[in-house]
Amino acid sequence: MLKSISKILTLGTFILMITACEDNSLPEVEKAFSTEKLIPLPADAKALEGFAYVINPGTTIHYSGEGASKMATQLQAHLNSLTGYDIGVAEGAAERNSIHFLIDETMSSKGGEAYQLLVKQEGIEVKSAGTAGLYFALATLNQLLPLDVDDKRDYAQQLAIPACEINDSPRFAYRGAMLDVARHFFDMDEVKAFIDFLALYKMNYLHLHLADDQGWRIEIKSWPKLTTVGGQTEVGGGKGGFYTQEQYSELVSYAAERYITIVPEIDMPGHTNAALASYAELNCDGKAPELYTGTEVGFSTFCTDKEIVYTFVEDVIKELVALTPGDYIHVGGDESHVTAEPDYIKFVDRVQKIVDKYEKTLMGWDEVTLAELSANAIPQYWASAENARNAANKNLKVLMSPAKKTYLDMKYTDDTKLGLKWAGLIEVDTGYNWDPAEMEDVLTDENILGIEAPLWSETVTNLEEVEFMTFPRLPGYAEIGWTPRAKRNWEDYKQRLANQKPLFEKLGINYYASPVVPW
Ligand code: TNX
Repeated sequence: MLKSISKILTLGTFILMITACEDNSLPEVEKAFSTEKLIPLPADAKALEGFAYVINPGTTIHYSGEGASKMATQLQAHLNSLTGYDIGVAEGAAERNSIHFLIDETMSSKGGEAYQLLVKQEGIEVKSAGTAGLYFALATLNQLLPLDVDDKRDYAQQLAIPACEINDSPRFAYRGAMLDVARHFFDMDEVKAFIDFLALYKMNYLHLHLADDQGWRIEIKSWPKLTTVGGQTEVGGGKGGFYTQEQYSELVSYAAERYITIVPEIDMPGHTNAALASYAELNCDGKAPELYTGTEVGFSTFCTDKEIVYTFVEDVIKELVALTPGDYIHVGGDESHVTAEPDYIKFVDRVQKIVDKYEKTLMGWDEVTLAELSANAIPQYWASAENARNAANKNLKVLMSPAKKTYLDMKYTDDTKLGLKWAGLIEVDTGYNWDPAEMEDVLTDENILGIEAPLWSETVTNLEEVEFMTFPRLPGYAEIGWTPRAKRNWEDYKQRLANQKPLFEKLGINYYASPVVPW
């Protein structure tokens, strides 16, 4: 309280100072433009001649075009809490001293995620053909603003945004992370916190691994025992949990407000012990196994010969589709070691037809390339060169999650406590220093949809542990997905990553203070 009173007093002095310039002139502050606080690095960013724009008590925020008011009011709230000013929002353009969010149809050839940010002494213009682009521009603007203003220092300098022009758009359409809520369950607030992390770095997909051997986490009304039985435990024997459909929809909306699409995954025909334990009829021997709380993989399978299995799968997909505004339904398909290969192929072919019937796009781990697949299906590459070749031969676009580079559950070093290491150790530089188009000869920018970093949760039990495995690797995956290959290099990135430390601390993120980053 005292702090904010003194902030207001100091600001009062600043207001006097500014209004003292009777001729309505704007502050003349020189400040060099730098990309040092930006992750992901924009495709194109350059300094302009002239003074910086200084957020001041006379600043107004304007918007033009459908949907632009949302970004204006978000920035308003942020700036007012940062400065203690009373900055207003209005529709339409302003002549000067304003920040203007504008939907500009002429930019539509660049796609709805592209934006331009133009900063001059007179004000800031933010343009995009779509509201997603305006949202990403706002993320950039937030990174250019201070995290806090210090009342002992020159306000004008602190609140100055250097004159610059940023023309930015993502390299890949899909930039995401996965959270495994099946091995350990994460509650609503934990998932929302994870969504907030993605939003900081312009990521646009969250893949939720909703069912595995250890737990079924999404209410399916036509098969209620999936959650009343299958949702009741987790790795290590804890109490597990699940999302009601209402809660799940709340997550979908929470993500959508941040321009993030949730991709729901039901892993099958393997990784299905929780479902098999809930409904005996899904098993070939008609007997329900015990619930499972260990960490083995590859021991369970649906009975691919039984019609009831396909009725079940269709019921589940139908309910999931009703909860899913996004295009993708992920059907897993990995490590089905106890499903005979012809049975596996037959199963995936039928599941593909069901996904097609509900007009969604099938996503699956790279093993699904053994099956027929529709032309729009997306295999998610995690390890197999052969499956990458299958995908290329079928002309499919691939989502890149190479385990040895992107798995957030891999340990950083032998000494870090959490995590596994079957795919190798992933220090922060290892996670950054590679490129999706250089993993497999057959996969190039043309057949890569994007990148996703999966966090499997065998060893991860709560948000603090999620944070430790996710930070500081996540911003690197966001940059790989967004920034042109030619602009990226570790030496420059590691400094920008180190500059995120005050943000991590402000947000209270339990990050791994890697020795390879110059914090
Ligand atoms: C492999 S990668 C899995 C998961 C495990 C993970 C642990 C993939 C498609 N399947 O079932 O959780 O390794 O790192």
